[in-house]
Amino acid sequence: MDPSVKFTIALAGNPNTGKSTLFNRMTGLKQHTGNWPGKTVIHAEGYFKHKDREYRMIDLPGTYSLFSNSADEEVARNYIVFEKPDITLVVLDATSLERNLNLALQVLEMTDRVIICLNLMDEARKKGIEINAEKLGEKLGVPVIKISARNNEGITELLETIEKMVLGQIKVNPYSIRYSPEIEEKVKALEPSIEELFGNEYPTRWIALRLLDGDKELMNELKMRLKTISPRGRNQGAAFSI
Ligand SMILES: Nc1nc2c(ncn2[C@@H]2O[C@H](COP(=O)(O)OP(=O)(O)O)[C@@H](O)[C@H]2O)c(=O)[nH]1
Ligand SMILES: [Mg+2]
Repeated sequence: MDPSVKFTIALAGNPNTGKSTLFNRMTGLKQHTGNWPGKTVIHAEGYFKHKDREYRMIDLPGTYSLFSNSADEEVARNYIVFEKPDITLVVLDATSLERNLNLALQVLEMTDRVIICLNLMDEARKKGIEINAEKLGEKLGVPVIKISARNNEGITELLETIEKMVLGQIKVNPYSIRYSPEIEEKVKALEPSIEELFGNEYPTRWIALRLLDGDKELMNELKMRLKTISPRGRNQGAAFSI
């Protein structure tokens, strides 16, 4: 990888929300595609420059959720959790926000470095849909930006927000879903053991929730990571075995 590239941005979202359109607009011809290692899932990666900073952009597979339902979902969620991009841009279809927000909430459980793009704003306007992006941003605790990737609308604001976020100039406070008291109790009980194993390497609460889900794929992934992670975050005899 080019050493001048300092920041990585991943694009996540449901299929057909305009991720690839945004990706192409931002990276132009500076991109290449292939497969994710060991998977038949398409991997697209590109580069762009903004104010002398070089960014790498990854177009993740479009998914409706980020569990372990398919290879696409695994690729997307493993990238966000384990590769830890500097920013995850969640691209939502502004014309069906209610359905799309589901994925945004899942991403907010995985990372706090999130910018939400409400794409297809031109379509939303045609349908008479009004969205208060500022208020939504306050509720979700991360920036929300209205764009139309196809019409090059909102891209300047998006670039400015990306820059501010990588420079640490944006305070985030991601919305965290609270589950039933029974689940929350179990999460609390699991968290210390997860921290003992992984330190602050990965999102502890999210891992606890997935373990309670019985997510076997994730458990396998964690076992593999445990072998390679530095022993700093680990103690012998953790009261938790996977
Ligand atoms: N009207 C409108 N259409 C868009 C916009 N962005 C993308 N599209 C269209 O939405 C469809 C899906 O876009 P694509 O980038 O392939 O979505 P992806 O599946 O998320 O990668 C394509 O027909 C695009 O031309 C937009 O801002 N406005
Ligand atoms: Mg696409």
